[in-house]
Amino acid sequence: AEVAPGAVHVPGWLSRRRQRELVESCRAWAVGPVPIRHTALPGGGVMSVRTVCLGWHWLPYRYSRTADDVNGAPVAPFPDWLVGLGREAVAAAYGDAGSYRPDAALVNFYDGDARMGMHQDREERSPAPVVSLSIGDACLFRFGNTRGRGRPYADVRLESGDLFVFGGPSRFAYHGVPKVYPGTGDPSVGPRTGRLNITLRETGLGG
Ligand code: MD5
Ligand code: FE
Repeated sequence: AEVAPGAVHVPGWLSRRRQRELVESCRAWAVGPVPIRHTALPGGGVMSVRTVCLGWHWLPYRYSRTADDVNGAPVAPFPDWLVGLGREAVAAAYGDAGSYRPDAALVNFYDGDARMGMHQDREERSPAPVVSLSIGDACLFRFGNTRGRGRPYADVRLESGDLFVFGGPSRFAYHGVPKVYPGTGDPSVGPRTGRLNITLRETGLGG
């Protein structure tokens, strides 16, 4: 369903098998060279979500090849199979992957109390879409406008297996996750509790 121009929601896109494989990968990434952590914000706050990155390490508000705010280690590489998954996702949403080649992934883990405030993703230097994959507990996803954090926005429930692609005019819309619904995930997929969101991005940073 096209929620807004360029914003396409594909419910149940990931098979349960693929969801399980991604949960396994996330478990390994979480204990990789840069352990999953709550990102510290410059104002003194700490994000309630825990994040681990591949390809490029995101920190507020730039990308780095090293985890400058954690342990300084080089970030884990972005695997080729994840490029393929991103291309499949864009093709599913838009009919054609075009020249899409993601080079960074942010893996966000939400426990039952975690939230993400309304924000824009502006660190990328590429007009390419962002691919979002949800696994585990369902959440309330708030998809806003490009002018500010307030109304108008569309509230969409994202379930385990859902794909969302944000491109075109939707790429720079404000968005957030005001609520997670604990216990709504599929126990045969995992994670046992909480929600995983994997976003694939083209940073446009090259090299
Ligand atoms: C999440 N993650 O569910 C969301 C899904 C993040 C983040 O917001 O920055 O890690 S990604 C949703 C997204 C990405 C880029 C653009 C837009 C939404 N959008 O225009 O709405 O953890
Ligand atoms: Fe975002």
